[in-house]
Amino acid sequence: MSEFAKRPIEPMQISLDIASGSLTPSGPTLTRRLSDLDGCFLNPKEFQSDVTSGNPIVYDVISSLVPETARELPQSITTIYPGSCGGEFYMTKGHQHLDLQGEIYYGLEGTGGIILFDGKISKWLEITPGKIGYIPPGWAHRSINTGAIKYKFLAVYPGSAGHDYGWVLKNGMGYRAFSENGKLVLKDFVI
Ligand code: M6P
Ligand code: ZN
Repeated sequence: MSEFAKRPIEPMQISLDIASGSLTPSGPTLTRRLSDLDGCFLNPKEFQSDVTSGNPIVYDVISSLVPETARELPQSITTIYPGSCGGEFYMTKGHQHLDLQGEIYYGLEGTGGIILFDGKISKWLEITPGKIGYIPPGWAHRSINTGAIKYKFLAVYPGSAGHDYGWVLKNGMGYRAFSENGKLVLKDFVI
């Protein structure tokens, strides 16, 4: 303790309810509708049409009370709704860490996965309940719901990692995840 001028957050127990995807106690919830993912999907016409006709929720992220500050390990539960836009499965925005640090995802419900891209190499990790996805430092990551029900996962990441969304806009994401007859088809991401 002596190393800290100010005591970091107290030890705490957090309840995770998988069915509702909630944390207790919890911090803020972020809800992203389709319009918040402008520029993510390949087909701008389909995107605009789906935004105009309902602008559905694509995913939400419930955070724990652990702050995004250095040395802490915040957690969050992400729920991606089932669906697609222009043939592409619903996805998160995707980001690189500003400070290149690793992250762990743990599958809770549904079927999905992570597209990882280090600027040259693309990878896909399928995540189902009980599977851990390890995101090494330097790999941008985007989550995809490839199933017909909600896909939920727990994320644990260094509090100082940050979110660099601009990196993905500039470098792309390696793969795009399409739904063909409900099955996942990965295609190269063309910038
Ligand atoms: C996970 C974590 C969060 C991230 C969220 C949504 O819960 O990686 O840090 O914010 O997924 O992903 P994005 O920020 O790319 O929309
Ligand atoms: Zn991350």
